Amino acid sequence: MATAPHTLASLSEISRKVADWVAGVQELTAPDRVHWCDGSHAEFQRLRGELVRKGELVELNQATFPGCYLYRSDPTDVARVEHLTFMCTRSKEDAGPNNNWMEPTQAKAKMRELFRGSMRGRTLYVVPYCMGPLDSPYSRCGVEITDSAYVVLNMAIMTRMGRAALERIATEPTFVRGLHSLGDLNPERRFIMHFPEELSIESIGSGYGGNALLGKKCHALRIGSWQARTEGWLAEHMMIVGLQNPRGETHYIAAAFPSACGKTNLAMLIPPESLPGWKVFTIGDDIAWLHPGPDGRLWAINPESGFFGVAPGTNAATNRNAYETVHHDTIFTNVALTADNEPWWEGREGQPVIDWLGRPYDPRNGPAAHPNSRFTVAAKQTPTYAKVADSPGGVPISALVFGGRRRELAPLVYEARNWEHGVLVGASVASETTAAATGQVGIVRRDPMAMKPFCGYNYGDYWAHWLNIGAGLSRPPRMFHVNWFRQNAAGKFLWPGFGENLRVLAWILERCAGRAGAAETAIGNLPRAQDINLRGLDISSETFADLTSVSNAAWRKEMADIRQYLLGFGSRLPAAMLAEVDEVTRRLEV
Ligand code: GTP
Ligand code: SPV
Ligand code: MN
Repeated sequence: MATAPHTLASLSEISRKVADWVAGVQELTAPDRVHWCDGSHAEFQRLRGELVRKGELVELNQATFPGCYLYRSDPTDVARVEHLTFMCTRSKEDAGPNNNWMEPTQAKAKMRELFRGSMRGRTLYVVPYCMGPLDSPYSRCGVEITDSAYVVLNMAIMTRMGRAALERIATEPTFVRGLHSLGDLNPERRFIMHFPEELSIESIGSGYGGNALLGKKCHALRIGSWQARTEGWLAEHMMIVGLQNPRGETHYIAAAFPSACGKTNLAMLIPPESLPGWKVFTIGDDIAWLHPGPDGRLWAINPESGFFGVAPGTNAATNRNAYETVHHDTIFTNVALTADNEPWWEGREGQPVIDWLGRPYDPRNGPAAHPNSRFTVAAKQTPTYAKVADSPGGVPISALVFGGRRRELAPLVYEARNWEHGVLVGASVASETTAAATGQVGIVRRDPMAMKPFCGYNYGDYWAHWLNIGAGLSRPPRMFHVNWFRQNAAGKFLWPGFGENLRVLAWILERCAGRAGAAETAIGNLPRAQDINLRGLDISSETFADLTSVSNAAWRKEMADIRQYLLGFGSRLPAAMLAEVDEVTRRLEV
Protein backbone atom coordinates (compact mmCIF):
# COMPACT_ATOMS: atom_id res chain seq x y z
CA MET A 1 0.00 0.00 0.00
CA ALA A 2 1.33 3.40 -0.89
CA THR A 3 1.90 5.76 1.99
CA ALA A 4 1.47 9.48 1.75
CA PRO A 5 4.77 11.39 1.83
CA HIS A 6 5.56 12.30 5.44
CA THR A 7 5.48 16.04 5.72
CA LEU A 8 6.18 17.96 8.87
CA ALA A 9 4.36 21.21 9.32
CA SER A 10 6.76 24.07 9.85
CA LEU A 11 6.96 24.91 13.56
CA SER A 12 5.43 28.35 13.16
CA GLU A 13 2.31 26.77 11.65
CA ILE A 14 1.55 24.28 14.42
CA SER A 15 -0.25 26.64 16.78
CA ARG A 16 -1.98 29.83 15.68
CA LYS A 17 -2.09 31.25 19.22
CA VAL A 18 1.64 30.74 19.73
CA ALA A 19 2.44 32.24 16.32
CA ASP A 20 0.27 35.31 17.01
CA TRP A 21 1.96 35.87 20.34
CA VAL A 22 5.43 35.49 18.79
CA ALA A 23 4.53 38.03 16.10
CA GLY A 24 3.49 40.56 18.74
CA VAL A 25 6.66 40.05 20.76
CA GLN A 26 8.75 40.30 17.61
CA GLU A 27 7.23 43.67 16.83
CA LEU A 28 7.97 44.93 20.35
CA THR A 29 11.50 43.55 20.81
CA ALA A 30 12.76 43.97 17.21
CA PRO A 31 15.11 40.98 16.91
CA ASP A 32 17.23 40.48 13.78
CA ARG A 33 16.06 36.88 13.41
CA VAL A 34 13.46 34.48 14.78
CA HIS A 35 14.30 30.84 15.41
CA TRP A 36 11.67 28.28 16.38
CA CYS A 37 13.32 25.51 18.42
CA ASP A 38 12.57 21.94 17.35
CA GLY A 39 14.44 20.39 20.30
CA SER A 40 16.61 18.17 18.09
CA HIS A 41 20.10 17.04 18.97
CA ALA A 42 21.40 18.72 15.81
CA GLU A 43 19.91 22.03 16.91
CA PHE A 44 21.49 21.69 20.37
CA GLN A 45 24.92 21.02 18.87
CA ARG A 46 24.63 23.86 16.41
CA LEU A 47 23.68 26.41 19.10
CA ARG A 48 26.40 25.13 21.39
CA GLY A 49 28.96 25.40 18.57
CA GLU A 50 27.92 28.99 17.89
CA LEU A 51 28.37 29.93 21.54
CA VAL A 52 31.83 28.32 21.60
CA ARG A 53 32.86 30.27 18.49
CA LYS A 54 31.62 33.51 20.05
CA GLY A 55 33.62 32.74 23.21
CA GLU A 56 30.50 32.59 25.40
CA LEU A 57 31.01 28.90 26.16
CA VAL A 58 34.44 27.48 27.04
CA GLU A 59 35.09 23.94 25.89
CA LEU A 60 36.38 21.85 28.82
CA ASN A 61 38.87 18.97 28.66
CA GLN A 62 37.09 16.70 26.15
CA ALA A 63 39.21 13.67 27.04
CA THR A 64 38.10 13.63 30.69
CA PHE A 65 34.85 15.68 30.39
CA PRO A 66 33.42 14.87 26.95
CA GLY A 67 30.57 17.14 25.91
CA CYS A 68 31.19 19.49 28.87
CA TYR A 69 31.33 23.28 28.63
CA LEU A 70 31.75 26.24 30.96
CA TYR A 71 29.60 29.34 30.88
CA ARG A 72 30.53 32.47 32.84
CA SER A 73 27.55 34.66 33.62
CA ASP A 74 27.78 38.39 34.12
CA PRO A 75 29.49 38.86 37.53
CA THR A 76 26.46 40.82 38.80
CA ASP A 77 24.09 38.07 37.65
CA VAL A 78 24.86 34.95 39.66
CA ALA A 79 21.71 34.00 41.58
CA ARG A 80 17.97 34.49 41.93
CA VAL A 81 16.93 38.02 42.84
CA GLU A 82 14.03 37.80 45.26
CA HIS A 83 13.74 41.57 45.77
CA LEU A 84 13.22 41.99 42.00
CA THR A 85 10.65 39.19 41.71
CA PHE A 86 6.96 40.19 41.71
CA MET A 87 3.55 38.57 41.69
CA CYS A 88 1.25 40.90 39.76
CA THR A 89 -2.27 39.94 40.76
CA ARG A 90 -5.24 42.29 40.49
CA SER A 91 -5.67 42.21 44.25
CA LYS A 92 -2.59 42.73 46.43
CA GLU A 93 -4.11 40.46 49.07
CA ASP A 94 -4.05 37.55 46.64
CA ALA A 95 -0.25 37.82 46.33
CA GLY A 96 -0.01 38.07 50.11
CA PRO A 97 2.63 39.41 52.48
CA ASN A 98 4.96 36.62 51.31
CA ASN A 99 5.36 38.20 47.86
CA ASN A 100 6.47 41.47 46.32
CA TRP A 101 3.46 42.84 44.51
CA MET A 102 2.96 45.22 41.64
CA GLU A 103 -0.33 46.26 40.06
CA PRO A 104 -0.56 44.32 36.75
CA THR A 105 -1.21 47.24 34.36
CA GLN A 106 1.61 49.22 35.92
CA ALA A 107 3.95 46.21 35.76
CA LYS A 108 3.00 45.55 32.14
CA ALA A 109 3.66 49.15 31.13
CA LYS A 110 7.01 49.15 32.89
CA MET A 111 8.07 45.90 31.24
CA ARG A 112 6.86 47.02 27.83
CA GLU A 113 9.30 49.90 27.87
CA LEU A 114 12.14 47.65 28.98
CA PHE A 115 11.39 45.07 26.28
CA ARG A 116 11.00 47.64 23.51
CA GLY A 117 13.82 46.97 21.03
CA SER A 118 15.63 44.80 23.60
CA MET A 119 16.39 42.06 21.04
CA ARG A 120 17.83 44.34 18.37
CA GLY A 121 20.89 42.62 16.84
CA ARG A 122 19.92 39.35 18.50
CA THR A 123 18.02 36.19 17.66
CA LEU A 124 14.58 35.65 19.18
CA TYR A 125 14.27 31.97 20.10
CA VAL A 126 10.84 30.39 20.48
CA VAL A 127 11.17 27.59 23.04
CA PRO A 128 8.05 25.39 23.36
CA TYR A 129 8.31 23.08 26.36
CA CYS A 130 6.33 20.59 28.39
CA MET A 131 6.75 20.38 32.17
CA GLY A 132 6.36 16.68 32.91
CA PRO A 133 6.17 13.63 30.64
CA LEU A 134 4.70 14.52 27.24
CA ASP A 135 1.94 11.95 27.66
CA SER A 136 0.98 12.80 31.25
CA PRO A 137 -2.36 14.43 32.09
CA TYR A 138 -0.54 16.08 35.01
CA SER A 139 1.95 17.88 32.72
CA ARG A 140 1.51 21.53 31.78
CA CYS A 141 3.05 23.31 28.81
CA GLY A 142 4.53 26.68 28.11
CA VAL A 143 6.49 28.64 25.55
CA GLU A 144 9.50 30.72 26.50
CA ILE A 145 10.64 33.44 24.14
CA THR A 146 14.25 34.34 24.87
CA ASP A 147 17.20 36.10 23.25
CA SER A 148 19.77 33.93 25.06
CA ALA A 149 21.09 30.80 23.32
CA TYR A 150 22.49 29.69 26.71
CA VAL A 151 18.94 29.74 28.06
CA VAL A 152 17.81 27.64 25.09
CA LEU A 153 20.51 25.03 25.78
CA ASN A 154 19.54 24.87 29.45
CA MET A 155 15.82 24.62 28.65
CA ALA A 156 16.63 21.80 26.21
CA ILE A 157 18.16 19.85 29.12
CA MET A 158 15.75 20.89 31.87
CA THR A 159 12.45 20.38 30.01
CA ARG A 160 10.85 18.30 27.25
CA MET A 161 11.50 20.99 24.67
CA GLY A 162 10.67 21.30 20.99
CA ARG A 163 8.25 20.09 18.34
CA ALA A 164 6.38 17.51 20.43
CA ALA A 165 5.67 20.07 23.14
CA LEU A 166 4.38 22.54 20.54
CA GLU A 167 2.12 19.86 19.09
CA ARG A 168 0.64 19.25 22.54
CA ILE A 169 0.20 23.00 23.06
CA ALA A 170 -1.77 23.20 19.81
CA THR A 171 -4.34 20.78 21.26
CA GLU A 172 -4.76 22.48 24.64
CA PRO A 173 -6.81 25.53 25.60
CA THR A 174 -3.99 27.34 27.44
CA PHE A 175 -0.22 27.53 27.73
CA VAL A 176 2.07 29.58 29.95
CA ARG A 177 3.62 32.52 28.09
CA GLY A 178 7.14 33.34 29.27
CA LEU A 179 8.91 36.32 27.76
CA HIS A 180 12.60 36.65 28.58
CA SER A 181 15.31 39.02 27.42
CA LEU A 182 18.81 39.58 28.73
CA GLY A 183 18.14 43.29 28.29
CA ASP A 184 21.35 45.07 29.23
CA LEU A 185 21.98 42.87 32.31
CA ASN A 186 21.89 45.96 34.48
CA PRO A 187 20.52 45.04 37.94
CA GLU A 188 18.71 48.41 37.92
CA ARG A 189 16.65 47.17 35.00
CA ARG A 190 16.17 43.59 36.12
CA PHE A 191 12.65 42.34 36.93
CA ILE A 192 10.98 38.96 37.15
CA MET A 193 7.23 39.55 36.88
CA HIS A 194 4.43 36.98 37.12
CA PHE A 195 0.85 37.44 35.97
CA PRO A 196 -0.83 34.27 37.26
CA GLU A 197 -4.34 35.43 36.29
CA GLU A 198 -3.29 35.26 32.65
CA LEU A 199 -0.64 32.55 33.03
CA SER A 200 2.23 34.73 31.89
CA ILE A 201 5.76 35.61 32.96
CA GLU A 202 7.98 38.53 31.93
CA SER A 203 11.65 38.48 32.88
CA ILE A 204 14.35 40.91 31.84
CA GLY A 205 17.92 41.75 32.80
CA SER A 206 19.21 38.37 33.98
CA GLY A 207 20.46 35.26 32.21
CA TYR A 208 20.86 33.16 35.35
CA GLY A 209 19.07 30.09 36.64
CA GLY A 210 15.61 30.60 38.07
CA ASN A 211 15.50 34.19 36.75
CA ALA A 212 15.85 33.09 33.14
CA LEU A 213 14.97 29.39 32.74
CA LEU A 214 11.30 30.26 32.97
CA GLY A 215 10.01 26.68 33.01
CA LYS A 216 11.59 26.14 36.41
CA LYS A 217 10.75 28.42 39.34
CA CYS A 218 8.60 30.93 37.42
CA HIS A 219 6.33 28.40 35.71
CA ALA A 220 6.60 25.11 37.63
CA LEU A 221 6.36 26.79 41.05
CA ARG A 222 4.99 30.37 41.02
CA ILE A 223 2.48 30.06 38.18
CA GLY A 224 2.24 26.32 38.87
CA SER A 225 1.19 26.77 42.49
CA TRP A 226 -1.53 29.15 41.32
CA GLN A 227 -2.76 26.70 38.67
CA ALA A 228 -2.54 23.89 41.22
CA ARG A 229 -4.81 25.69 43.67
CA THR A 230 -7.36 26.37 40.95
CA GLU A 231 -7.24 22.75 39.75
CA GLY A 232 -6.90 20.89 43.07
CA TRP A 233 -3.27 19.78 43.25
CA LEU A 234 0.04 20.98 44.73
CA ALA A 235 3.15 22.41 43.01
CA GLU A 236 6.03 22.10 45.48
CA HIS A 237 9.77 22.77 45.87
CA MET A 238 10.41 19.08 46.54
CA MET A 239 12.75 16.33 45.42
CA ILE A 240 11.30 12.85 44.81
CA VAL A 241 13.15 9.60 45.52
CA GLY A 242 12.25 5.90 45.55
CA LEU A 243 13.77 3.61 48.17
CA GLN A 244 13.76 -0.16 48.01
CA ASN A 245 14.39 -1.82 51.36
CA PRO A 246 16.24 -5.13 51.75
CA ARG A 247 12.85 -6.92 51.74
CA GLY A 248 12.30 -5.63 48.20
CA GLU A 249 9.53 -3.13 49.05
CA THR A 250 9.73 0.22 47.25
CA HIS A 251 8.33 3.45 48.64
CA TYR A 252 8.52 7.02 47.41
CA ILE A 253 9.34 10.08 49.48
CA ALA A 254 9.04 13.74 48.51
CA ALA A 255 11.08 16.28 50.46
CA ALA A 256 10.94 20.08 50.56
CA PHE A 257 14.15 21.81 51.63
CA PRO A 258 15.00 25.44 50.86
CA SER A 259 17.47 26.25 48.09
CA ALA A 260 20.93 24.72 48.55
CA CYS A 261 19.78 22.63 51.53
CA GLY A 262 20.25 19.12 50.18
CA LYS A 263 17.47 18.11 47.74
CA THR A 264 19.73 17.10 44.84
CA ASN A 265 22.00 15.18 47.18
CA LEU A 266 19.11 13.34 48.80
CA ALA A 267 17.59 12.51 45.40
CA MET A 268 20.82 10.76 44.37
CA LEU A 269 21.95 9.34 47.68
CA ILE A 270 24.19 6.30 47.79
CA PRO A 271 23.43 3.78 50.56
CA PRO A 272 26.35 3.39 52.97
CA GLU A 273 28.09 -0.01 52.90
CA SER A 274 26.80 -0.75 56.37
CA LEU A 275 23.21 -0.66 55.04
CA PRO A 276 23.33 -3.49 52.48
CA GLY A 277 20.33 -4.36 50.36
CA TRP A 278 18.92 -0.83 49.91
CA LYS A 279 18.38 0.61 46.44
CA VAL A 280 17.76 4.24 45.49
CA PHE A 281 15.75 5.46 42.49
CA THR A 282 16.05 9.11 41.55
CA ILE A 283 12.85 10.75 40.25
CA GLY A 284 13.40 14.48 40.72
CA ASP A 285 15.71 16.87 42.56
CA ASP A 286 13.86 20.19 42.84
CA ILE A 287 10.17 20.28 41.98
CA ALA A 288 7.24 17.92 42.55
CA TRP A 289 3.72 18.24 41.22
CA LEU A 290 1.47 16.29 43.57
CA HIS A 291 -1.98 15.06 42.59
CA PRO A 292 -4.61 13.33 44.69
CA GLY A 293 -5.19 10.00 42.95
CA PRO A 294 -8.42 8.00 42.66
CA ASP A 295 -6.97 5.58 45.25
CA GLY A 296 -6.84 8.32 47.93
CA ARG A 297 -3.07 8.56 47.76
CA LEU A 298 -0.93 11.48 46.62
CA TRP A 299 0.87 10.90 43.29
CA ALA A 300 3.94 12.84 42.21
CA ILE A 301 5.55 13.73 38.92
CA ASN A 302 8.79 15.59 38.40
CA PRO A 303 7.95 18.32 35.88
CA GLU A 304 11.62 18.69 34.92
CA SER A 305 13.89 16.47 32.85
CA GLY A 306 17.25 17.73 34.08
CA PHE A 307 19.12 18.92 37.13
CA PHE A 308 20.36 22.48 37.68
CA GLY A 309 22.45 21.48 40.67
CA VAL A 310 24.78 23.22 43.13
CA ALA A 311 28.41 22.40 42.19
CA PRO A 312 30.30 23.24 45.43
CA GLY A 313 30.49 20.32 47.84
CA THR A 314 29.91 17.71 45.10
CA ASN A 315 32.59 15.03 45.22
CA ALA A 316 33.07 11.29 45.07
CA ALA A 317 32.66 10.94 48.85
CA THR A 318 29.58 13.13 49.36
CA ASN A 319 27.69 12.24 46.18
CA ARG A 320 29.46 9.88 43.79
CA ASN A 321 26.27 9.67 41.77
CA ALA A 322 26.11 13.39 40.96
CA TYR A 323 29.86 13.40 40.54
CA GLU A 324 29.68 10.72 37.84
CA THR A 325 26.60 12.26 36.25
CA VAL A 326 28.43 15.52 35.54
CA HIS A 327 31.45 13.94 33.87
CA HIS A 328 29.95 14.18 30.38
CA ASP A 329 27.45 16.31 28.44
CA THR A 330 27.11 18.92 31.16
CA ILE A 331 27.00 22.70 31.12
CA PHE A 332 28.82 24.22 34.09
CA THR A 333 28.09 27.79 35.10
CA ASN A 334 30.51 29.92 37.13
CA VAL A 335 32.85 27.13 38.24
CA ALA A 336 36.65 27.43 38.32
CA LEU A 337 39.18 25.59 36.11
CA THR A 338 42.17 23.36 36.82
CA ALA A 339 45.47 23.38 34.92
CA ASP A 340 44.04 20.47 32.88
CA ASN A 341 41.03 22.53 31.83
CA GLU A 342 38.70 20.50 34.03
CA PRO A 343 35.90 22.15 36.02
CA TRP A 344 36.69 22.81 39.68
CA TRP A 345 34.76 23.90 42.74
CA GLU A 346 35.27 23.99 46.48
CA GLY A 347 35.07 20.46 47.84
CA ARG A 348 36.46 18.82 44.69
CA GLU A 349 39.92 17.24 44.58
CA GLY A 350 42.73 18.95 42.67
CA GLN A 351 43.64 22.61 42.47
CA PRO A 352 42.00 25.58 40.76
CA VAL A 353 44.18 27.78 38.56
CA ILE A 354 41.49 30.00 37.01
CA ASP A 355 38.62 31.33 39.14
CA TRP A 356 34.97 31.66 38.13
CA LEU A 357 35.60 35.17 36.78
CA GLY A 358 38.36 33.87 34.49
CA ARG A 359 41.18 35.38 36.57
CA PRO A 360 44.25 33.48 37.78
CA TYR A 361 43.14 31.93 41.06
CA ASP A 362 44.16 33.87 44.17
CA PRO A 363 42.69 32.76 47.51
CA ARG A 364 42.61 36.42 48.59
CA ASN A 365 39.80 36.94 46.05
CA GLY A 366 37.54 34.44 47.84
CA PRO A 367 36.32 31.06 46.62
CA ALA A 368 37.53 29.84 43.21
CA ALA A 369 34.06 28.73 42.11
CA HIS A 370 31.08 30.98 42.82
CA PRO A 371 29.20 29.55 45.86
CA ASN A 372 26.09 29.33 43.64
CA SER A 373 27.96 27.78 40.70
CA ARG A 374 25.90 25.05 39.07
CA PHE A 375 25.80 22.15 36.63
CA THR A 376 23.02 21.56 34.11
CA VAL A 377 22.66 17.93 33.18
CA ALA A 378 20.00 15.58 31.78
CA ALA A 379 18.31 13.54 34.51
CA LYS A 380 18.64 10.37 32.45
CA GLN A 381 22.43 10.57 32.78
CA THR A 382 22.17 9.81 36.50
CA PRO A 383 23.06 6.16 37.21
CA THR A 384 20.11 5.86 39.63
CA TYR A 385 17.53 7.61 37.41
CA ALA A 386 14.25 5.69 37.72
CA LYS A 387 12.24 4.35 34.79
CA VAL A 388 9.05 5.43 36.59
CA ALA A 389 10.26 9.03 36.40
CA ASP A 390 8.72 9.09 32.92
CA SER A 391 5.52 7.39 33.97
CA PRO A 392 2.51 9.58 33.07
CA GLY A 393 0.71 8.77 36.33
CA GLY A 394 3.68 9.54 38.57
CA VAL A 395 4.62 7.66 41.73
CA PRO A 396 2.61 7.24 44.97
CA ILE A 397 4.08 9.17 47.91
CA SER A 398 4.38 7.45 51.29
CA ALA A 399 6.00 10.32 53.20
CA LEU A 400 6.35 14.08 52.85
CA VAL A 401 9.46 15.49 54.47
CA PHE A 402 10.15 19.14 55.30
CA GLY A 403 13.53 20.39 56.34
CA GLY A 404 15.81 23.33 56.78
CA ARG A 405 19.38 24.27 57.52
CA ARG A 406 19.42 25.06 61.22
CA ARG A 407 22.49 24.93 63.40
CA GLU A 408 20.29 24.84 66.51
CA LEU A 409 16.87 23.83 67.76
CA ALA A 410 15.45 21.53 65.05
CA PRO A 411 16.28 17.89 65.80
CA LEU A 412 17.58 15.39 63.25
CA VAL A 413 14.06 14.16 62.53
CA TYR A 414 10.55 14.25 63.96
CA GLU A 415 7.19 13.02 62.81
CA ALA A 416 3.98 15.04 62.75
CA ARG A 417 0.99 13.55 64.57
CA ASN A 418 -1.32 13.89 61.57
CA TRP A 419 -1.86 15.90 58.37
CA GLU A 420 -3.04 19.11 60.09
CA HIS A 421 -0.07 19.05 62.42
CA GLY A 422 2.12 18.26 59.39
CA VAL A 423 0.89 21.39 57.62
CA LEU A 424 1.96 23.40 60.68
CA VAL A 425 5.34 21.60 60.70
CA GLY A 426 5.78 22.53 57.02
CA ALA A 427 4.66 26.10 57.68
CA SER A 428 7.17 26.34 60.56
CA VAL A 429 10.22 25.61 58.41
CA ALA A 430 12.97 28.14 59.02
CA SER A 431 16.37 27.94 57.43
CA GLU A 432 19.68 29.76 57.08
CA THR A 433 19.82 31.69 53.81
CA THR A 434 22.22 30.39 51.14
CA ALA A 435 24.01 31.63 48.02
CA ALA A 436 21.12 30.47 45.79
CA ALA A 437 19.63 33.95 46.10
CA THR A 438 21.41 37.31 46.31
CA GLY A 439 21.64 38.82 49.80
CA GLN A 440 23.25 37.87 53.09
CA VAL A 441 24.02 34.18 53.65
CA GLY A 442 23.47 32.34 56.97
CA ILE A 443 20.53 34.34 58.33
CA VAL A 444 17.70 32.19 59.72
CA ARG A 445 14.44 33.14 58.02
CA ARG A 446 10.98 31.59 57.88
CA ASP A 447 10.61 29.55 54.70
CA PRO A 448 7.29 27.66 54.94
CA MET A 449 7.34 24.45 52.90
CA ALA A 450 10.63 25.80 51.39
CA MET A 451 8.33 27.93 49.20
CA LYS A 452 9.02 31.47 50.48
CA PRO A 453 10.57 32.54 47.16
CA PHE A 454 8.23 30.42 45.05
CA CYS A 455 4.67 30.39 46.40
CA GLY A 456 2.71 32.30 43.75
CA TYR A 457 -0.08 33.44 46.06
CA ASN A 458 -0.97 34.33 49.64
CA TYR A 459 0.51 31.83 52.09
CA GLY A 460 -2.71 31.95 54.11
CA ASP A 461 -4.65 30.64 51.10
CA TYR A 462 -1.84 28.19 50.42
CA TRP A 463 -2.10 26.57 53.86
CA ALA A 464 -5.87 26.41 53.47
CA HIS A 465 -5.30 24.62 50.17
CA TRP A 466 -2.87 22.19 51.83
CA LEU A 467 -5.45 21.45 54.54
CA ASN A 468 -8.11 20.84 51.86
CA ILE A 469 -5.91 18.51 49.88
CA GLY A 470 -5.20 16.45 53.01
CA ALA A 471 -8.89 16.30 53.94
CA GLY A 472 -9.58 14.74 50.55
CA LEU A 473 -6.99 11.94 50.86
CA SER A 474 -8.09 8.64 52.34
CA ARG A 475 -4.47 7.43 52.46
CA PRO A 476 -2.44 10.59 53.05
CA PRO A 477 1.34 10.42 53.30
CA ARG A 478 2.79 10.81 56.78
CA MET A 479 4.68 14.04 57.39
CA PHE A 480 8.14 14.59 58.88
CA HIS A 481 10.73 17.27 59.51
CA VAL A 482 14.48 16.72 59.19
CA ASN A 483 17.60 18.79 59.85
CA TRP A 484 20.94 17.49 58.55
CA PHE A 485 22.69 20.67 59.66
CA ARG A 486 22.58 20.79 63.46
CA GLN A 487 25.99 21.85 64.84
CA ASN A 488 27.89 21.52 68.09
CA ALA A 489 29.29 24.50 70.00
CA ALA A 490 32.46 24.31 67.87
CA GLY A 491 30.40 24.73 64.69
CA LYS A 492 30.86 21.14 63.51
CA PHE A 493 27.92 19.27 61.93
CA LEU A 494 26.64 16.66 64.41
CA TRP A 495 25.27 14.40 61.68
CA PRO A 496 27.44 12.99 58.86
CA GLY A 497 24.68 13.59 56.27
CA PHE A 498 24.68 12.57 52.59
CA GLY A 499 24.45 8.74 52.18
CA GLU A 500 23.98 8.31 55.94
CA ASN A 501 20.69 10.21 55.64
CA LEU A 502 19.28 6.89 54.43
CA ARG A 503 19.18 5.82 58.11
CA VAL A 504 16.68 8.59 58.78
CA LEU A 505 14.68 7.83 55.62
CA ALA A 506 14.60 4.14 56.60
CA TRP A 507 13.14 5.08 60.00
CA ILE A 508 10.61 7.32 58.26
CA LEU A 509 9.46 4.46 56.01
CA GLU A 510 9.30 2.04 58.94
CA ARG A 511 7.06 4.57 60.72
CA CYS A 512 4.84 4.70 57.63
CA ALA A 513 4.62 0.90 57.73
CA GLY A 514 3.78 1.00 61.44
CA ARG A 515 6.88 -0.97 62.33
CA ALA A 516 9.30 1.50 63.99
CA GLY A 517 9.13 2.84 67.53
CA ALA A 518 9.44 6.46 68.62
CA ALA A 519 9.45 8.71 71.64
CA GLU A 520 6.52 11.10 71.83
CA THR A 521 7.52 14.70 72.48
CA ALA A 522 5.56 17.93 72.43
CA ILE A 523 6.70 18.74 68.88
CA GLY A 524 6.18 15.24 67.46
CA ASN A 525 7.59 11.71 67.47
CA LEU A 526 11.36 11.19 67.49
CA PRO A 527 13.45 8.04 67.09
CA ARG A 528 15.29 6.75 70.15
CA ALA A 529 18.70 5.17 69.51
CA GLN A 530 17.05 1.72 69.51
CA ASP A 531 14.47 2.79 66.89
CA ILE A 532 16.90 3.75 64.14
CA ASN A 533 19.61 1.68 62.46
CA LEU A 534 22.94 3.21 63.51
CA ARG A 535 24.98 0.07 62.82
CA GLY A 536 28.36 0.80 61.27
CA LEU A 537 28.03 4.53 61.94
CA ASP A 538 30.69 6.21 64.01
CA ILE A 539 28.45 8.30 66.24
CA SER A 540 28.56 8.49 70.04
CA SER A 541 25.40 8.07 72.09
CA GLU A 542 25.94 11.63 73.42
CA THR A 543 25.98 13.02 69.88
CA PHE A 544 22.83 11.10 68.98
CA ALA A 545 21.20 12.40 72.16
CA ASP A 546 22.17 15.97 71.17
CA LEU A 547 20.78 15.44 67.67
CA THR A 548 17.46 14.27 69.02
CA SER A 549 17.14 16.58 72.01
CA VAL A 550 14.08 18.81 72.21
CA SER A 551 14.32 21.77 74.57
CA ASN A 552 10.79 22.64 75.65
CA ALA A 553 11.91 26.10 76.76
CA ALA A 554 13.50 26.86 73.38
CA TRP A 555 10.48 25.43 71.55
CA ARG A 556 8.05 27.53 73.59
CA LYS A 557 9.90 30.55 72.28
CA GLU A 558 9.87 29.11 68.76
CA MET A 559 6.12 28.47 68.88
CA ALA A 560 5.47 32.01 70.09
CA ASP A 561 7.53 33.24 67.16
CA ILE A 562 5.65 31.00 64.71
CA ARG A 563 2.32 32.25 66.09
CA GLN A 564 3.41 35.85 65.47
CA TYR A 565 4.54 34.97 61.99
CA LEU A 566 1.27 33.22 61.13
CA LEU A 567 -0.80 36.09 62.53
CA GLY A 568 0.86 38.29 59.90
CA PHE A 569 -1.39 36.58 57.32
CA GLY A 570 -4.47 38.02 58.95
CA SER A 571 -7.88 36.91 57.79
CA ARG A 572 -6.40 34.61 55.13
CA LEU A 573 -4.85 32.38 57.82
CA PRO A 574 -6.96 29.24 58.36
CA ALA A 575 -8.13 28.91 61.97
CA ALA A 576 -6.92 25.30 61.96
CA MET A 577 -3.33 26.56 61.84
CA LEU A 578 -3.71 28.52 65.06
CA ALA A 579 -5.47 25.56 66.65
CA GLU A 580 -2.40 23.45 65.84
CA VAL A 581 -0.10 26.09 67.35
CA ASP A 582 -2.30 26.05 70.49
CA GLU A 583 -2.07 22.27 70.65
CA VAL A 584 1.74 22.15 70.40
CA THR A 585 2.01 25.01 72.90
CA ARG A 586 -0.24 23.13 75.33
CA ARG A 587 1.93 20.02 74.96
CA LEU A 588 5.08 22.08 75.60
CA GLU A 589 3.64 23.33 78.89
CA VAL A 590 3.10 19.96 80.51
P1 GTP B 1 18.74 23.95 45.06
O1 GTP B 1 19.13 23.39 43.74
O2 GTP B 1 19.26 25.33 45.28
O3 GTP B 1 17.26 23.92 45.29
O4 GTP B 1 19.52 23.11 46.20
P2 GTP B 1 19.34 21.64 46.82
O5 GTP B 1 18.32 21.68 47.89
O6 GTP B 1 19.17 20.66 45.74
O7 GTP B 1 20.74 21.41 47.57
P3 GTP B 1 21.98 20.45 47.21
O8 GTP B 1 21.64 19.00 47.33
O9 GTP B 1 22.56 20.90 45.93
O10 GTP B 1 22.97 20.80 48.39
C1 GTP B 1 23.42 22.12 48.63
C2 GTP B 1 24.69 22.10 49.45
O11 GTP B 1 24.47 21.41 50.69
C3 GTP B 1 25.84 21.38 48.75
O12 GTP B 1 27.03 22.10 48.96
C4 GTP B 1 25.89 20.03 49.43
O13 GTP B 1 27.19 19.47 49.44
C5 GTP B 1 25.39 20.34 50.86
N1 GTP B 1 24.67 19.18 51.46
C6 GTP B 1 23.71 18.43 50.86
N2 GTP B 1 23.30 17.43 51.67
C7 GTP B 1 24.00 17.56 52.82
C8 GTP B 1 24.01 16.82 54.06
O14 GTP B 1 23.29 15.83 54.25
N3 GTP B 1 24.86 17.27 55.03
C9 GTP B 1 25.68 18.37 54.83
N4 GTP B 1 26.48 18.74 55.82
N5 GTP B 1 25.70 19.07 53.67
C10 GTP B 1 24.87 18.68 52.68
C1 SPV C 1 16.94 27.28 43.82
O1 SPV C 1 17.40 28.40 44.07
O2 SPV C 1 16.11 26.71 44.58
C2 SPV C 1 17.37 26.56 42.61
C3 SPV C 1 18.23 27.27 41.66
O3 SPV C 1 16.97 25.42 42.41
S1 SPV C 1 17.35 28.34 40.61
O4 SPV C 1 17.04 27.62 39.39
O5 SPV C 1 18.22 29.48 40.32
O6 SPV C 1 16.13 28.74 41.24
MN1 MN D 1 15.62 24.69 44.14
